[in-house]
Amino acid sequence: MIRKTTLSFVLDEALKASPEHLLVHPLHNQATLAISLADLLKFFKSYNRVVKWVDFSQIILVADVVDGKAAVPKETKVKDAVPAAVIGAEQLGITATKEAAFSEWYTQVITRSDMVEYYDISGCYILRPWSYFMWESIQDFMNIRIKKLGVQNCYFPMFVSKNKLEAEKDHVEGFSPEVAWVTKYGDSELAEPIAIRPTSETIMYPSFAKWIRSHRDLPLKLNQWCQVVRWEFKQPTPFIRTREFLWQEGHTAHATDEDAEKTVMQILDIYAAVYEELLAIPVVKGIKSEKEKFAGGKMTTTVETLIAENGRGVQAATSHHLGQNFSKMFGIEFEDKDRQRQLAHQTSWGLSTRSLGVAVMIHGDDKGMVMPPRCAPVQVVIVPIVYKEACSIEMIERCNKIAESLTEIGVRVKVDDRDNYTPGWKYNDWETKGVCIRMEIGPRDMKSETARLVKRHNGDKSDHRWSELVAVVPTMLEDIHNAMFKKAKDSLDGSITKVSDFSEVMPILNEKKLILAPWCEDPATEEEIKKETTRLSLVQQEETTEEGCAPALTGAMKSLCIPLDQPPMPEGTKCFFTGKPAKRWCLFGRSY
Ligand code: 86X
Repeated sequence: MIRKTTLSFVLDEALKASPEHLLVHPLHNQATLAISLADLLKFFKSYNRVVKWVDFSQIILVADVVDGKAAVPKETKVKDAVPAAVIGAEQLGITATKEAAFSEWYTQVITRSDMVEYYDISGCYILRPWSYFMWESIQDFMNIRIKKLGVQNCYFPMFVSKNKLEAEKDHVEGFSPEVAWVTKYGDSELAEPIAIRPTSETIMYPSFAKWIRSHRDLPLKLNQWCQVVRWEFKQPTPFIRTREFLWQEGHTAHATDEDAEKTVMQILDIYAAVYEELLAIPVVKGIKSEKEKFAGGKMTTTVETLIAENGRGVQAATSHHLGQNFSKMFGIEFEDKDRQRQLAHQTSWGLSTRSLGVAVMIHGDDKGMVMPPRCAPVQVVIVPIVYKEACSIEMIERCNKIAESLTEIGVRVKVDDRDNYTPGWKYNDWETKGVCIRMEIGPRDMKSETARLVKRHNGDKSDHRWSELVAVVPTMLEDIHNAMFKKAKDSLDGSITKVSDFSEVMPILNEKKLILAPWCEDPATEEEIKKETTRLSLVQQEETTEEGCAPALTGAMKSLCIPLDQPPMPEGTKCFFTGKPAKRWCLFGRSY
């Protein structure tokens, strides 16, 4: 569909009455700029943006409408963190399509499936039981595997003193604008502000230095499940980029570089398994470029995936080889077998609730969420099709009996026996929430002793005898997992396009695909690639806007990773950007 999209800015009438200068944050949060309203309007005009004036004090939120009548607005709160889609959205289906209005679709899916509730602090969201269960599944899955590697769970405080946080200037540098501080208790100022952890290196490593004395204390492998706060000013997206998020952070110390490296790769494999085996999401394992790696370490490994609808790569988790950089800074030393003092070799690794957002984006469809079976809070919902009170008791008893037999073999089942909703309404409800299998039992099924099973991910229906259900359901859930994985894998594989020359890049990016290119790995080229693709995106945007088409997808292309699994590279292959000899194939793309 070709259409012209004009972005409008909605401004509050009240601004017109405000003092001479408005305080704005010009695309970043390091500085506040005072400009006049007239200049702001000029700015919008220069970008061809339409400004709409609205009297915010007269806005009546849909949520305030009671019984079809608008409640009188007392003091109208501007729910700035709440997109329009959320207001008054109780029990609605999904109206936006994934293809045509991706971000609106995402907002609708996460709220209407009861995964997320919006909150009045920008960048913070409530994780409701429907999404938190998925997080618990990830915890269970990971805990089993990391404990097998000898990792122990623990908990360090969320507060860090200014001294400690800033002791390692190099580490904090560049990140400092994101650090959130506590400066007060009650009405009193704290003598020293206390930071809320953005990550825990500076909190944990002083203890590592204390606890590690001899090679017998190694390896030390600790992990904590916790929340961290990073006060980012980029557009927040629930799960994907939030100011507070849940994660696990693993930190290990080893006697040798090889042992540390082995751990880095074992963890990377666990991360790939979380995505592929639990969430049914294919990933590409790889190594970050010099520019994209964690600056504090010597190597960053990553699992990357693609959101096909907007062509953006996402970093799904990372595992770092820190070398001896941090042990040097924090004095993490041990006496080796020959009684020589040595610096420990360290790793750190993290996977966050971003993973839940990736699952929604990958699997969700125009009806709502599609839960991957292995982490679905409810895998099977049984809906009795009740017409008359009279025959319903027996039917509900049958549903409960089937539920019991499935629960017994470890299936997560729910009987929806709510008597205030029609079966059709319930179907919609569970489809929005993404329950893997709907089991319908109606009057005809009561006679034939069968049940109808409907798969959420593809709508397939089949009838089965009650006696077969305990055999059929578990295999069906496994089939669903495999089918969901395959669909996502085909999409990822199909989107990775090999390129040998930079001139091929833009058309492929605009098809929402990823680029796999032979690269010289010169760090200087990465900035140039970013700049050049930004520039070309902007040029295209202007052109397409003038021609009256939808604007092309904007944004720079970054290196995502150098895949571990490298296609062969013939002798003499040239870098797609510089024409110099290429080192390895690198995956590039627009990204989150
Ligand atoms: C980088 C590195 C590392 C343990 C992980 O990626 C996995 C788990 N940590 C995190 N990073 C920071 O070091 C950082 C530091 C500060 Cl002070 C900050 F405000 C934000 C940060 N973001 C990321």
